[in-house]
Amino acid sequence: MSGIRGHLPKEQIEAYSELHPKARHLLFSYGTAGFRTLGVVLDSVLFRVGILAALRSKKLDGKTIGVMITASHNPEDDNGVKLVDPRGEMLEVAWEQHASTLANAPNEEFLDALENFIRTTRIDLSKPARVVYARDTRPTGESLVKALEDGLKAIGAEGRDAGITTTPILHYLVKAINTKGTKEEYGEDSEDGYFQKMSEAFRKLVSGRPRIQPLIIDCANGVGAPIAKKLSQYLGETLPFALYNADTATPGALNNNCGADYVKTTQRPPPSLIGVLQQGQRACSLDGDADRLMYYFIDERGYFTLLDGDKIATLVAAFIVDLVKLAGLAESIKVGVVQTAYANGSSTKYLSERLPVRCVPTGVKHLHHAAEQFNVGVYFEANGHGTVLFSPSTLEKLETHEPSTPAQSTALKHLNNLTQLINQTVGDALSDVLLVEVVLAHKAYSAIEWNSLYSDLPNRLVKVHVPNRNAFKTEDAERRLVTPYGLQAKIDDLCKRYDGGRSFVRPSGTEDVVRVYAEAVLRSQADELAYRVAGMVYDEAGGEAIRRPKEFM
Ligand code: 16G
Ligand code: MG
Repeated sequence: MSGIRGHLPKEQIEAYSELHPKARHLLFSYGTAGFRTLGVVLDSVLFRVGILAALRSKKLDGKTIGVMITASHNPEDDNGVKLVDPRGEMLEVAWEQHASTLANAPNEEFLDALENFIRTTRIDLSKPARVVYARDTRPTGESLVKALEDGLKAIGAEGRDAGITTTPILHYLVKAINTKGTKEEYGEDSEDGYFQKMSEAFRKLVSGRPRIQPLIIDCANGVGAPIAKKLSQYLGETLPFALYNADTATPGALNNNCGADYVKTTQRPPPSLIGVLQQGQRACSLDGDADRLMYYFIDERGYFTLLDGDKIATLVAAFIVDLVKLAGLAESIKVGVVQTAYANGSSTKYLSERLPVRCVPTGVKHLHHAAEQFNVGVYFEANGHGTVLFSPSTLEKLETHEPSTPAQSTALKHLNNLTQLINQTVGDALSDVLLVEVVLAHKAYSAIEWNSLYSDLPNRLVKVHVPNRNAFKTEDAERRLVTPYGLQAKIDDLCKRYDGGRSFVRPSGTEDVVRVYAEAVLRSQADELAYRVAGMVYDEAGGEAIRRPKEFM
């Protein structure tokens, strides 16, 4: 085995590999959400991901790598898997291709592909390998965990089963394990450590404030349910939860007519909450792995009103900017916001008038990376995935700054508690719930007041099935099409005809479709613009627009 340092247990890998044959006709791709498809076809992928995660660990000198088995907001039959790097962040982009290559090698070529990969990536096999893994509540999860464990055994890696838990808790665990005993120690490396850390910070942040009314949480019938239940025990009366859609046992219930994605895409409450939601009462939905959050309420006219990722970003960013000023740190700590093209135009306008805002392509890795460039980076996708990052130097400043007045001291304390409350590894619906509730408590805002910070422009999202979505290439953070040539100019012309009209087209990273977004001052105009642009995409690429009403055909 020339060029490889250390020993690869080839026979052992081969023997295990036979238990997890790769079907020839299947093609897998590690995309924005990792590998994601029907759960029943993922067995060979999980086995190989086990080996890949172990190799990633060896490459990083034995640091612990995370593996999360979930398909988030997708239907229950889907499943998926993604890797988590040592600081709790998404897998390094360069390895996404390696993951796809290994997943796609037929069984008889797998060892060769593996050796080739080890050689070109210069992995020292004599290093230790450590992997921590978890899954959501999907029925295919259990057998997929076994396949992953076989991968770990085949290459001789040390595995730690974190059980059934949320994606953000798995990210937390990875960071906690890898920072243990260091200056940046993130917290105790257990679910209990996670709950302790967050609930303590929450208690401190709301102490002395009026009692908080119960919060309705739609758990999407997913893993958020048992985890929210546990968190609730730590919070006690400081924040009572009323949990709905917490049924993880009934087949087919997961994400079905509930959850953050349902609420955002249909712009309706889950049917199960109709009659439960009282006017003005705040409620929220988690997605299937509890990394997305949507708030909402019924307004005084009886209309359903969404408080999405943009509204959360606005609320939180404004709060942090105020605290930084109050702490006397405005000169040295700069707060910025990161959004995607999906951010409502009104939110971007509101935020840009107050602080720096950056737009990046869709996908958490892009937002996370851009947020790291600020001292305090608030990032949220409109779909409700987001968090706040405090740079290492900012954390140090917050810890060591000497306040000169009692008011400064209080603001500083709040900021330090926020760094404990917020899951800085990845978007975390439950940590975000606590964050939102803290801000509402401090501002004495109801959902109605929060919503009134700015008015969303009506918007519409449409998907179009096309023969080849790769024909659609974008630039300027996905806000403009480069190809098909000439289409962008037509979209620009059309947008000019609508008051406040804005539309963009991008290929999906998770589905075989092209997505069209449009917004305008009037609801009817936003809808019309979306369907017209979808029509152009259709004409250009020979596709088929979904939910395309006849009048625009
Ligand atoms: C994935 C991304 C999410 C993004 C969505 C877009 C992560 C962890 N998740 O779920 O951030 O909004 O894909 O999907 O990166 P699309 O490309 O199909 O529109
Ligand atoms: Mg999710």
